[in-house]
Amino acid sequence: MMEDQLPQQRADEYVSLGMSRRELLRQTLLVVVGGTLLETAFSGCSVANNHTHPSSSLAYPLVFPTGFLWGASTSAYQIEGAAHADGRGASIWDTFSHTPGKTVDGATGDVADDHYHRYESDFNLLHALGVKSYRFSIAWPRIFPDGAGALNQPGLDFYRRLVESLLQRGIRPMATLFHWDLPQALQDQGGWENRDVAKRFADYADTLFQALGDLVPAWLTVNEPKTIVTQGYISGTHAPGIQNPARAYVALHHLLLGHGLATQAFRARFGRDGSRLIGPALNLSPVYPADHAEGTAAAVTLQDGIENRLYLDPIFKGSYPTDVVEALGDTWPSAAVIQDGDLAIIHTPIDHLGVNYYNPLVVTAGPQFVNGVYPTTQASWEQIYPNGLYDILMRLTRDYDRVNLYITENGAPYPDTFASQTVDDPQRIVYLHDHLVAAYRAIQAGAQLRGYHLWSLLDNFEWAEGYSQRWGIVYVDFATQQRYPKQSAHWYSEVIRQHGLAQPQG
Ligand code: IFM
Repeated sequence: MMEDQLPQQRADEYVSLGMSRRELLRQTLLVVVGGTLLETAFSGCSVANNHTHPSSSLAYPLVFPTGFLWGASTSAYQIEGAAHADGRGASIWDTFSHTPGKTVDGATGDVADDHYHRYESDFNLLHALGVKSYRFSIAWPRIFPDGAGALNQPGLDFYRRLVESLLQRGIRPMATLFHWDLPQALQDQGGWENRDVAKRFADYADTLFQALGDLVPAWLTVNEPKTIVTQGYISGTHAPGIQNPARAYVALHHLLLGHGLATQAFRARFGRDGSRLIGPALNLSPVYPADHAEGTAAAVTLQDGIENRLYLDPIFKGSYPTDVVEALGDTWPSAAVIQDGDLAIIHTPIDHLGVNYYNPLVVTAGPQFVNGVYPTTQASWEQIYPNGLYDILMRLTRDYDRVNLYITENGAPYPDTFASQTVDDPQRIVYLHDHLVAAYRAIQAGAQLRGYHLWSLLDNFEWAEGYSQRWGIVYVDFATQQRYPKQSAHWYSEVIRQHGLAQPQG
């Protein structure tokens, strides 16, 4: 549970569906999407918003510590395009996006930002903005088109050129090994439900450690396993489009096992001298009580387990949270899946933790979610609460090993309008500013936060939302592939130049 004030809420706005605790848990698990609840149960809540501006008592300018890395984040399938170039195999997202009805307007990543052919000019832009760290992901199907077996050398060469191009510009590469684009050939063998895929992931990872380890200092294993569990396997709104909680938790275990095996391979190759670093990127959400009602505190604790401890505890403590396992009952994998020794592998020490922060959750007894407490962005699941970032960072600092923390994603989509060769996006600037204030406050309070990567550098393929949501600080005209830095890009560039935040105007 996070320390914070209770959101203001009238008692008559709560919803009780009158189900058993177990049924409710299953229901809530079914509607969780990307760590956030759909609005079905709570639409219409008009809750008073207690969002306070956290910067009011701070003395500007807020100068970040020396060495703090200013970054930007992307992922392969969302920007690369070139779906068939140089021997790339198909991924589950090629299959899913080409399946009618799965994405807005039938959008696919076939072309996306055509970054595969434009990375040099994109990195010129990155360099011009002054960005110091670039988080990207490597497409497994470019390296092993069939997931395993024959290596595709042109795919590997592409990423070597890409990394060299970053280094030539003085930008630190941070490579994510898996950002959801599983080779379709492995899905055909059961995907993450197949234990063997965790081993294939470690083989793929080690191929990259060998090929790029001399150039890439910072690595992330798996991105947002929670989103894969909730959207890939429970709601089915993401690839591979499965709707089965029991299968979801088998996939979760194998994702974490893959993370652990890859981390072991990394250690075997590089040791732990601090020159090369590895860890996962987890999307974490603080969970707050909606009220003081009986049962709310327990609901918060359980939801916190589902959102956060289910991913953090096995990695940091070598165990799954017993309250969540108990609540999931038969939905939780058997001992045939979670084998002796697995948790020790998953518990292999990491060097850093990537934190993707987008939203808090507010719950009441039931458990049930309460929406409408905070304003949202164009993504209806994204409740804006910058203090939640502070709370997450402090909670990690308090409850888990003191590894270096990097914000590996944080950002917002707004209906950006292109005019006069640029895009005025004041809401995004406020969003970024307020989250950076929260990050600053956490550093002041002792969090080992070493860098911030906004999501995202470019407008891109937003998964099931296709191109209907623009998350970039750089506007992309998808018809011409022209890039136009938005006002937020200029603002961020100035933040980087000043190594912190100037007093907001107005
Ligand atoms: O675009 C995604 C990204 O791929 C993973 N984290 C959340 C982002 C916004 O939805």
